[in-house]
Order: sequence, then structure tokens, then C-alpha cells
Amino acid sequence: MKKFLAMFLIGALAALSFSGCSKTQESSSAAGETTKAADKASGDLVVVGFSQVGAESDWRTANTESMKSTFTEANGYSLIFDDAQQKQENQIKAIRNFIQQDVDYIVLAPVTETGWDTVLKEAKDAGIPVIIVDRMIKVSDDSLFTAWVGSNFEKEGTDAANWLADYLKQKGKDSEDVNIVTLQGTIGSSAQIGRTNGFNKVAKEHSNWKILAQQTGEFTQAKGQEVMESFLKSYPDIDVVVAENDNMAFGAIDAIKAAGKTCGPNGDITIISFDAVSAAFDAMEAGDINVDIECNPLHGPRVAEIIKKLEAGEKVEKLQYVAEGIFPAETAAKDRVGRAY
Ligand code: GYE
Repeated sequence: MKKFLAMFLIGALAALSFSGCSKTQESSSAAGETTKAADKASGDLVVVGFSQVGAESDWRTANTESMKSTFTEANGYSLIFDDAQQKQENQIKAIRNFIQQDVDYIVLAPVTETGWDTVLKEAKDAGIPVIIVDRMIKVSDDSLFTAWVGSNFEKEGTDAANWLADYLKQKGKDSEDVNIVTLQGTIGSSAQIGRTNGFNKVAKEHSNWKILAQQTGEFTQAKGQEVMESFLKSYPDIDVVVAENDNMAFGAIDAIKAAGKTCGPNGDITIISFDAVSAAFDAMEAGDINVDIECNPLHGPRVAEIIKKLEAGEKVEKLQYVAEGIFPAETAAKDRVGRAY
């Protein structure tokens, strides 16, 4: 009898653990999210929790696509993707979720530079490496993140201003007054801080450059248009618009045209933009944007490279800057050939 009971119990336990296992796998695929425990059972996928800023721009869409197409199961990863809708509090929540799920790596595209110390300390205490991508963070302790990969935003800003200086010189306008407005990105993001500071630094060296106003358009087309409309009302004599991303430039172009003005190489207002997404090349070819300072969003493979090295126990470079170009309208048709975004 005892023997029978023991055999029954073993059988029941085996059945339970079998159904438990398949249940985990079923629910993980149904939810589209996978727990680390389930992955270990289903073949050692590396679990990556990615907190994305949002979906505010074409750049961001290309960046999300790059991450999603890199961190696939076929490539050995299970990606937990979270869209924070441009809110830091959502990113902090997502990171806490990732910690709870005991992911292998946390990847963070931070909306702003500051405010990360507490939550990243929690990740560190949980022993989860954090990789920062795109924008930078400012933390009191550098060991709170393992590596960062992204752009030199200040260089992008100085590149934009140096292009303007050369352009004005070529046109013989380098001693005339130049009225400039800036549509800034999300205030406190390193893309905004770097581009604004880089441009302003060079602007200070030109006493004829007047920066009339600098205001955020939140990196979106709608807000860019709205702010540009108000700039046009307040300042009837704008010569240059610096749009800290392409989507705000698209909004600004709409506002300029609606106000009965023209822009681009043959227009009233010079447009300088950042990112160089595909639609911006269209705008350059259409004669609406003068120049675009490249910002590369294809970070998926770069982050994967970092993770591969960490998995192999190798050292990684702490800060990795991506090399980027400058695309004037005159050569846009040629420059865009072969670009992936
Ligand atoms: O320029 C903008 C996006 O952080 C580099 O964010 C990124 C910026 C990019 O919304 O289009």
C-alpha cells in the first residue's frame, strides 16, 4: 500500500511538473513576454529588458526597429520591450519590473540625463548589468551602468553651427545680422543639451548672429509646428531655424508655408535639422531643408555586440561614440543611396 502510494505520488509530481513546464511556455508566448525561468527551460535565451523613450519621431521608430530586429529569439534573445511614452516615471517603473523578472540585461534609452541614481542602484544590487543607449545619463557613481553607446550631441551642435558659418560666408552674408530661432528637443535630454550647447558655443563667436528665441518642441512634429507658428508671430524677420530633430523641422516647414513664407536653399528661411531620416532627405530633395546633421539610430547590433562580450566575460569600452556625417541639400540625392532609415 505504502509502495503504491509512493508510486502514485511520484507519478502525480511528474505530471504536475510537466504541465507546469508547458504552461509556462504557453503563457509566455501568449503574453508575448517571457520570464527568465521559462527561457532557461526553453534553451538559454538571453533575456533583455529594454526601456525605450517613446515613439516621438522617425528616428525613434528606426531605433526601436533596430533593437527589435536584433534581439530576436532566432538571435538567441528574449526581448521585453517597454515604451515609456516620453515619461521618466514610466521608465523607472519598467526598470523595476525588469529587476523583478530577473532579466539578464537592462537596456535603457533614457529620456533625460538626471534622476536615475536610485533605480540603477536597485539594478546594481540585483546584479543586473545596465547598458545605456542613445542619450547619456548623469549619475553620481559611474559603476551604476556598464556601458553606453550613442552620439556626440555637442559635436552635432557645433557641426550645425560651423555649417551655417561656411554657408553665410559662401553667400557673402557673413557680416550681415542673422536672426536665429531654435526648436529644442525634450529639455534635459542629452540630445537637446548637447545640440543646444554646441550650437550656442559657436554662435557666441559670431557677433552678428542673434538668437531670438529657443523653445522646446518636444522632438515632435505637432509641437514643432505649434512653436514655429508662435515664433513667426513674434519675430517677423527670422533668417534661420535650427530644429533639433527632423520631425520638428517638418512641423516648422508646415508653419512657414502656412504663413506664406518659403524655406530651404532658395527660400526666405534657412532650415538646419538633425537626424537625417529618410523623410528629411525627401525634404532636402524638395528644397525645404538646407542641411541635416546625421544622428544614427541603428544601435541594436551595437548593444548586442556589448552583450556578447559581457557574456563571454570580456571587457567592454565604457563609452562608445558613433561616427556621423553632415548632409547638405545639394548632395542629398547622392548621399541617401543605401541608407537604411
Ligand atoms: O534626435 C530625436 C529623438 O535621442 C538622438 O530623440 C535621440 C533624439 C533624436 O526623438 O529625433
